[in-house]
Amino acid sequence: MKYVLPIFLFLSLANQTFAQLPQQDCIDAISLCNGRNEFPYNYDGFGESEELLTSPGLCLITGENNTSWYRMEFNTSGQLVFSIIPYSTIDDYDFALFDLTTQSCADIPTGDAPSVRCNFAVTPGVATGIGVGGTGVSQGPNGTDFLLPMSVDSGDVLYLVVDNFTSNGQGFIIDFNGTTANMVNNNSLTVGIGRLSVVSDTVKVALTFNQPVNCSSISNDFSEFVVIDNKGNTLDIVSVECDSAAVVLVIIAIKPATTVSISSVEVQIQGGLDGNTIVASCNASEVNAGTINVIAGLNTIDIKGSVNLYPNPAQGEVTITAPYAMEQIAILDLNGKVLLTETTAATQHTLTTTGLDNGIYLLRITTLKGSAIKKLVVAH
Ligand SMILES: [Ca+2]
Ligand SMILES: [Ca+2]
Ligand SMILES: [Ca+2]
Repeated sequence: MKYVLPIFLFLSLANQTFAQLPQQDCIDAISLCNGRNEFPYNYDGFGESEELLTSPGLCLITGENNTSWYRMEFNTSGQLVFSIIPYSTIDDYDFALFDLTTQSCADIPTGDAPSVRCNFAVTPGVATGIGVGGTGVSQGPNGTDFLLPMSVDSGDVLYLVVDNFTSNGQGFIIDFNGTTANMVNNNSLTVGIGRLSVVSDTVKVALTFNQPVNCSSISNDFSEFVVIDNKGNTLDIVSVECDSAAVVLVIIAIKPATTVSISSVEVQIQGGLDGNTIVASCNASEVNAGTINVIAGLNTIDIKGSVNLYPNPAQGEVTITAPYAMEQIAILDLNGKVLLTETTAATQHTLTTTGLDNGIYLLRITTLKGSAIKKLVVAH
């Protein structure tokens, strides 16, 4: 028996962090349409592949930091402008834009598809993007936050990677206000993957989609979803979280009598009380009915999002914390030259920065289970 709530719950998705989602790689980029696209949650890590790490000439010189990828296809010519607006005052978002009209995601790491716009400006808490009044087509750490707008033609396909240097933020908005070219989205709505988490006595299943979903296409009784555990029991759904803005994530919370033995669930998607399954907000395509198997746990260790520096900017010293024992910490300049190394076996280490000039540096932190590069600002 399914427990039915009398009202639909819109719960906040803010402050949730998700690693290893499909849209963290170019090939599974989310298709966008004109308007305001809200992503009120964090991405952690770089997904399955780190496309930017070896891209020659790219302004994002530290590879991918908590990235997500977006696809834009145009069916009219016009001007493209956008703003990436952080919710948090401490988040530093950067981005790169690639023209893949006649090329593919595989051409990005090799440099065969160089960025057409790229911004690595270090200012936290402010919008970054391309627009009227912007400067240049690529900016490094000390550059301006906005670049020149772009003219696009019908048939053009652009890919945007949004990079979040600080991993402790709350998400962002991609706002196309001012764009005069029309984006077309012919992709059918599909489910990406699910994540299963068991916290206290509540099980949550997070489903991602390949494009923003219309939350009002989820019926008040959540009848689009049937969740069955690995023993064949149908579980009670107590709420479904979806944001009224465009999102690509739906979280189903379940409260079964016992949760300790749940290691996987099967989520069946079907037509709901409203007569449809789940509908995309860009093009009204409807996801096919079907079954998704969701297994607990993550397979890949990516420590980048869980290494923290404070304070940053640093005056006289900076403390680094990592989830695993560290082996070496190196300070590099922005050309990649190693200026200083220290060894430690702890999960926390403090470095003196009084000998460094004011400016931006890279910290390479090597741990027993992986390494990370973080940006450090020194300001005495
Ligand atoms: Ca990636
Ligand atoms: Ca930035
Ligand atoms: Ca529906």
